Amino acid sequence: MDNVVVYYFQLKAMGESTRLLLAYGGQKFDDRRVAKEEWLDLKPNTPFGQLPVLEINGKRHGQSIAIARYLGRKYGLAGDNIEEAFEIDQNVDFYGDIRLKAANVFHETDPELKKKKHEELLNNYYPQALNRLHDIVTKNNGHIALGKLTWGDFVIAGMYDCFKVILQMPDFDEKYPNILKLYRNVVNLPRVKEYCDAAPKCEF
Ligand SMILES: N[C@@H](CCC(=O)N[C@@H](CS)C(=O)NCC(=O)O)C(=O)O
Repeated sequence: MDNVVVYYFQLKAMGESTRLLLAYGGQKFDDRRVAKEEWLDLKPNTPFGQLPVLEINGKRHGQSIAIARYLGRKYGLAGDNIEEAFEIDQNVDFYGDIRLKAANVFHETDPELKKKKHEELLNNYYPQALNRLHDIVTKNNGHIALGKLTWGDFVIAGMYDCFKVILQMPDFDEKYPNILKLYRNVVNLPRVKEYCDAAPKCEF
């Protein structure tokens, strides 16, 4: 069996999809939770100066979505043809657009500007975008694409708690119940649940 190491911080956020997919695939891995003090030394030894990094038999790979797509292909979660693969990519990219806008506001350091930018998204972007995302998941039976489990679901489930935090939307679960359902479906898959129950706890 491959020797696999996942490097990420003590967070779920962008690294969790890698962990959940490996758990789904039954792949044992060393779950390295990188502390701030270690990060400066590790950073220059990663492909893009960022985490998550998936190391397979000594070779390091970066970019969470590329990793999820790769593991999805490996574990039969990437569609049956290029059209199906395209639908997963398209819907995950749409989700990524929302995540990126929310993250940009969340990381704004000027409190006044942060408030202004958040209100702008609340008024003019989130309702349409999140309703569209919810409609996609509803139409796909609680999945992000193809009406069945794909690697895209792991991206959304892995980011779920973090997504709510960066959106600054504590009532997200009630507003978008089918996205919550998607999250629950993934984390309750038997091997994934086993991993989650044993993993170090973190808020998001
Ligand atoms: N596009 C990259 C973004 C990864 C990313 O933003 N990683 C952050 C943590 S979530 C990071 O490594 N931050 C530390 C740094 O940039 O020094 C991916 O999807 O993997």
